[in-house]
Order: sequence, then structure tokens, then C-alpha cells
Amino acid sequence: MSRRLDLAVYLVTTPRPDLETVVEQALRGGVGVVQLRDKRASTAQLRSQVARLRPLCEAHGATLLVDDDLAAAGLAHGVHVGPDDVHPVDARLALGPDAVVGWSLTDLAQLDDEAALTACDYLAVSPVWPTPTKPEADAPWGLEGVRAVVARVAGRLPVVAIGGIDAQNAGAVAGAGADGVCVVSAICASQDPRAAAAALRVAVNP
Ligand code: TZP
Ligand code: MG
Repeated sequence: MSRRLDLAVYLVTTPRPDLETVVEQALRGGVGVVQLRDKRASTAQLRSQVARLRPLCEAHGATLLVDDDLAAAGLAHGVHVGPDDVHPVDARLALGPDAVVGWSLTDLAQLDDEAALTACDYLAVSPVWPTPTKPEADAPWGLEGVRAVVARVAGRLPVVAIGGIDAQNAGAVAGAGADGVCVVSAICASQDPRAAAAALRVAVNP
């Protein structure tokens, strides 16, 4: 990975007609990573969304990732995968050394997978808290889980957390050692995505 990766405030998108507007506002507010996540979209649909979002992200020095779909991620800056998706080693092989590869952690045992850790650029503790945005998510880690993961990989890989994070609790997530917070609703459900992103940035880096 040769890109500068600013994980402090990381937006995971949810499908909506005005996605580009929300992403642009969030970028203005200081989002450093945008992950395009749409479980129902085809690869062709994801690729056309990437083509529209990538210039926006690059204009703000931000990184655009795609959830799970390697063919679409090849047009972006990288991919985010979970434990049930393509393995990080295979993602790295497919996308090459310059791509960003992120990996969701739902179980501490994943940290025993040395090859996966070597292939990744960051880890995402998922979910830190229960969230209506992803009711099917695994058991929540809580802040203790964030601390446990950070203790295992500190100095090796940056760690972000996702699930139920907002401007009120983002400071606690950073205080537990996370390098950044990933959010869907704290930005996407806000009337003012720019202000919401800016508030998260202040909460993470007061
Ligand atoms: N993965 C784990 S929790 C989650 C995802 C995609 C959704 C997070 O949404 P929100 O609205 O920020 O709680
Ligand atoms: Mg996935």
C-alpha cells in the first residue's frame, strides 16, 4: 500500500439516490476513507459508482474502497473484506501491492492468521456495539474488544472500529486505542453530512 491512509473518520456508504452528494459533503467534513458498500448491487453497478466516486475522493485526498467485490475494487483504491469474504491474501494477490486491503475482525482467533495480517493494511473491529444498520452483525466487541485487538497488533497494523458509533461515543473508541471510527448512519442519516463528519473528526482527534 503506497497511498496515505487517513483512517480517522471512515464512511461506509449505504445505497441511496443522492450518494454522490452525501459523499462529497462528508469529504468536505474530513472523511479520509469512503467504503462503497451495497450488497445488492451488481459488479457493473458498483463499477459505475466507483467511476463517479473516485474523482470526488481523489479531489479530497481520500481513499475509495469497495466492500467485498474485487472486480469493482480494482477500479478503486482497494477493498474491504470480512471473514466470510475472499481472504486478504487472495485480495492482495488480485489487487497488487499498491492496493489498500482492509479486514473485518469478528473473532480474536483471526489474529492468529499471520498471512492475513501480513496482507492487510488495517483491521476493523466489527461491530463494536450493536447497530440497527446491520442487525445480522456478529456479537459486539465493546471497548474491551477494541483494547484487546489494539494490544495484539499495536505498532503493526492500524485498527478502526465500526457499529453504533456517533460523535458522542467516538472519543471513547479512540480512547480505547482505535486509530479511527467507521460509520454509516452518523453521517448518512445526518441532515448535514459535512458537519457530522467534522464532529467525528474532532471527537477522534480532540
Ligand atoms: N459492519 C459492522 S456494523 C456495520 C457494518 C457495515 C454497520 C454500521 O452502521 P452504523 O450506522 O454506523 O452503526
Ligand atoms: Mg463483507
